[in-house]
Parts: sequence; structure tokens; C-alpha cells
Amino acid sequence: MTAAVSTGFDFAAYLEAARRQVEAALDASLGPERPESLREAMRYSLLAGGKRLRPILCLAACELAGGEAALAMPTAVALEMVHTMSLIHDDLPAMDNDDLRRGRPTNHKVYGEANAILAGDALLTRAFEMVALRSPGVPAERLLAVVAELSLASGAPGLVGGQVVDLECEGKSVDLDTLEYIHLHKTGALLRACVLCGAQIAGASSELLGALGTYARGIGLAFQIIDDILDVTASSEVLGKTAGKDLTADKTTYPKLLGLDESRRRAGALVTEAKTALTPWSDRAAPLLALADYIIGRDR
Ligand code: GRG
Repeated sequence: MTAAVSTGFDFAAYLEAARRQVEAALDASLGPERPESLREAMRYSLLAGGKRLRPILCLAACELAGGEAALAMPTAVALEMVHTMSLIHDDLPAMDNDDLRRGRPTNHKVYGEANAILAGDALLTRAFEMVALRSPGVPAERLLAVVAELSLASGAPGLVGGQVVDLECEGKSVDLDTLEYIHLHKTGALLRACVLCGAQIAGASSELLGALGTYARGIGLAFQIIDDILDVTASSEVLGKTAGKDLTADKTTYPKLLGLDESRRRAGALVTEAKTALTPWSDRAAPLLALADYIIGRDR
């Protein structure tokens, strides 16, 4: 938030307005449709709150690249759908086996395992529908670039690959390189897709896309380091998910490898790196700079 103060940019107002717009678009994305039971399970998790960081990053990147945020909204919704799907599947008994998410019982606790799997599957595929069929006014070649980013981030080269390595490493000693691999894939890939997709919708230059890639790497790793720290320092009540899970599951984390202070220092350095990448665009980068600060300053 330092950047927000120094530029006179009102980040709190920006965040509130962006969240309101995103919530409305998420709500509209799952209208009346059948089967009603599937729609209900999808809505339960999609509209359960959450920080909405991913869609907001997408909208902010679109604006930084000179585009109109409204054109990126269907993609922003798609990114939150992929994220929500990953949370539903991550909470399943076969994975992290959790019963609390976004301050509520997890999807499978309410709807059963089969329906939770299917609700996740339907959100993942609806994400691609949002881009391909529900993105009026965006040229087809830009939508194709978005589909490419989204599929790479969601699949084996992204979320799924990171999750597999994460599960394989449970209970084993893991070095910093492997931990970084897990975080860059399990968490970083989707955050990277958020900024790249937003920028692609605005037809960003290759220079800006490169800088946004560097920005995304920094915030992606910093985000996960802070997530590891909060797992140790925050309560389940504040987090809206079970605290202390990493210790219970015997996972290697940044605090475990480096300690809390060094982990915080590293997250701060990564955010500085991320913000520095946007220096040539600093006149329009206030939201992305403030979002980077928000990522390390957050308490949930
Ligand atoms: C089936 C294609 C497919 C993928 C699923 C389960 C899985 C593969 C991947 C797990 C990915 C995962 C859950 C990563 C953790 C990322 C993370 C730190 C989530 C918390 O994000 P926040 O804090 O949550 O932004 P809110 O609730 O605020 O949105």
C-alpha cells in the first residue's frame, strides 16, 4: 500500500469497487440452468466470498495495457472459476481432506464427494465457455491467446503438475528448488495467467507481456510464502480455512526451511522485484503496484 499512498491512488476504494463488480459478474455467470443441483453446488463455492485477487489482477492488467476493464470481465470470471474449482478439488478427501473453506463447510461436506468433483469439473469447463462464448467485443485472436494461457495454467504445466508434486512430497524432506517448483506451478501459474490474460485482451505489446511475466513470478511466489506464514501465524477463524494444515500434513514450507523472518524478507524482496518490472509503465501501474503490496500485507 506504500505505492498507493505515494501516488495518491485510493487503493481501498479501488479494491472495494473492483470486488463489487466482480461479485456481480460471478453471480450473473451462473444463471438459471439445469440440473439445479449442479448449479447450486457450483454457486455455493463460487459465491462464497474470497479475496477475488485473481479476477482483480486480470482487470488491472487489462487497464494497464490500455484496455477497457469491462472487456476482460468474462475472462476475470473464468479465472475465478478455475481457482474455485482448484479449491474444491484440493479440499477433497483424496487430496488435502479439509472441511472448512472460505469460512464455510467445504463443497464435498455439503454436496457429497461425487457432486463436489462434478461441480469443480463444471466450473473448469464453464471457464473456457466464458472466454470462447461469452466475451463479446474481444477479437478472436486475443481470445485464442487467453484460452492458451488458461489451459497452460490449469493443466499439467500448471496447477495439476504443481499439485501432483506437492502431494508426492508430503512427508519427505524437500529442498528450496522443489518448493519453488511446487509454488510456481500450484499457485504462481494461475496468478501469471491472470495478468497475462488481462493484458492479452487489451492487445499488450511483447515488452509489456514480458514485464508482466516477471511481475507475476514475483507476486506468485510472494503470495505462497505469505500463505505458508499465515498457515502458522493466523487462526482458522480469520483465514476461513483450517490453520496449521501444513504442519499436520508434514509439508515443507518456506517458514520450515527458512524461518519466519527470512521468509518475510524473501517475500518482500520478491514483491520489490515484481514492482520494479513495471517501472516503464509506472504512470498507469498504481493498481498492480498496490496489489503487489496487498499480497504481502494481507492477514488472510
Ligand atoms: C482439476 C485442472 C484441475 C486442477 C486441480 C487441486 C489442484 C489441481 C490444484 C490445487 C491448487 C491449489 C488449491 C493451490 C493453492 C493456492 C492458494 C494459496 C489458494 C488460496 O488462495 P486465496 O488466498 O483464496 O486467494 P481466496 O479464498 O481468497 O480466493
